[in-house]
Amino acid sequence: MKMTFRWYGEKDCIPLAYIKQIQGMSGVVTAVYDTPVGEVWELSALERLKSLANAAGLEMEVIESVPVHEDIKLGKPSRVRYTEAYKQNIRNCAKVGVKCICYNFMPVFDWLRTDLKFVHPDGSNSLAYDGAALAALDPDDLHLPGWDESYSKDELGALLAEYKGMTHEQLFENLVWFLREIMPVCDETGVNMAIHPDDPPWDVFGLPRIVCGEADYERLFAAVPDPHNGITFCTGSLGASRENDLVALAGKYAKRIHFAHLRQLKYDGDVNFYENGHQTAAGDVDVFGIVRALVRNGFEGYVRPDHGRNVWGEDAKPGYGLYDRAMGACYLTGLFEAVEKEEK
Ligand code: CS2
Ligand code: MN
Repeated sequence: MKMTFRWYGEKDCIPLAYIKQIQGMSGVVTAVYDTPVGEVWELSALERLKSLANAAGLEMEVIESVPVHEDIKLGKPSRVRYTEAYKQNIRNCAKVGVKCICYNFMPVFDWLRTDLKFVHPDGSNSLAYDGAALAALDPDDLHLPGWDESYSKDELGALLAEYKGMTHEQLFENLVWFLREIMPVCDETGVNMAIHPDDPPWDVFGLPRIVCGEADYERLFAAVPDPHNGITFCTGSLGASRENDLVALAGKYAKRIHFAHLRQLKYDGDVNFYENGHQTAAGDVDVFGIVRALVRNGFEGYVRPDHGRNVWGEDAKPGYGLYDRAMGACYLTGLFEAVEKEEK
């Protein structure tokens, strides 16, 4: 296991030196943020990120994310061109020592929440999801917390229209087509692909979602068995569905899990939940059980604390403050140490 920390590049208000001061931290997880989706990242941009990380004593072996262009998800003819660019991105990442690329295949929206500052009784705050609040939104004039800058009203309307009628099977076929294209490049470079589950793991606004739990993983690995086709095991995403037994999934897929996002959430009604600090007792995700299942089943991937709360008056990017993720990283490192020593 290697413990890592997400770093949003030079615009991140958290200095690399602070990340390095978190004991046990091996490296950062980052990306090139200023290149439009679907284009090739400049090798020099990757080299710069790597040299900044290395100068701070940190590695840069994981990229999150190399985003997948919507035309690939839609299966349009232009997917060929965008996939060629994606292959070049994999090669460029490999050139600077990247071993794992996290990505997702969610149409239009990545994560979805209805509240970015849900206040807890102790005064901290976190992201939260309320199904009724989501259902009450006007589908023709969507404003979602965290997404308003990503699309104009017209762009969003046009994109949603393109997905009209798309079935789960079609979206899945488009994912398989994409993976079969890029797997030879992964074999050649040794880069592991790690698909992030859908967050939350169910359809939203009529858009199909196809990475929600065990049945989806079984279908995916049957179609593309290459070991470079792997998982980002995000406990907060998978854990939002009560149908997912995360301890069982962690054990079953330990060797397919190239990257683990470990975090906590607490159910608050049927499909409602809020996020919380990483400790096992703080929510409904059995963080300890998951770590034990990973270790016992030969997990050798990267780990990062995922969303934390805003605590101690910090007012950071929702989910990505320094303090609570640093506490989470230390807690997780402690769990791994304890389980690994017990297992020896
Ligand atoms: C992350 C995702 O912050 C988050 O919610 O877990 O945005 C993740 O980076 C992407 O889904 C990966 O492609
Ligand atoms: Mn995640």
